[in-house]
Amino acid sequence: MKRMTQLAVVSAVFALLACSEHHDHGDEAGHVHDSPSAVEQAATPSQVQDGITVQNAWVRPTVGEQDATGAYLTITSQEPIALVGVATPAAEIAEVHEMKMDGDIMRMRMAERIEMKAGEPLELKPGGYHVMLMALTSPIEAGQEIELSLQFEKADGSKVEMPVKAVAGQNAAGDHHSHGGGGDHKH
Ligand SMILES: [Cu+2]
Repeated sequence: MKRMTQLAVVSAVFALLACSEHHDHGDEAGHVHDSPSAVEQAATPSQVQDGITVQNAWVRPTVGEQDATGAYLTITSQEPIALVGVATPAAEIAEVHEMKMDGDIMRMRMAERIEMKAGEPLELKPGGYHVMLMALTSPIEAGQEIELSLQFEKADGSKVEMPVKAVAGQNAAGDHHSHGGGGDHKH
């Protein structure tokens, strides 16, 4: 019975995604993304620019007073390119980080430049490379959409900026979290 509910939620989310693809943005002012189904939304559809494709862009919602979180996405470029930075209005500091086990300790450090081979997906995911958002301008609630601007450098040295939307939610299927309908927000 729980599974049925989840299936219903998933199809609702797909309908939502298909819809937002058409309208893009600048849609009706006053429209609030408060539908409970958005909470389960896994990620955004593919976003393409300059031969660069970004898939599954999502951001982890914050909990309590937390003022930092991670954003995750998969980038594929048709030509060799380097990811050299990220910016967002959602946080004062946005960095690309690398997470690595150092013995028993998980350490993060800034990745100033990640070289990408043509056609080879670069996965930014929990436990690996990720976008770190620090000093968030406001808490990030599930279902919320965050704007990221990815900064790349091409082989000829030219710079490319790619705006990407990331949706706050859990990427993993079968998470235990569910909203009891009503869709009331905290504020
Ligand atoms: Cu980090």
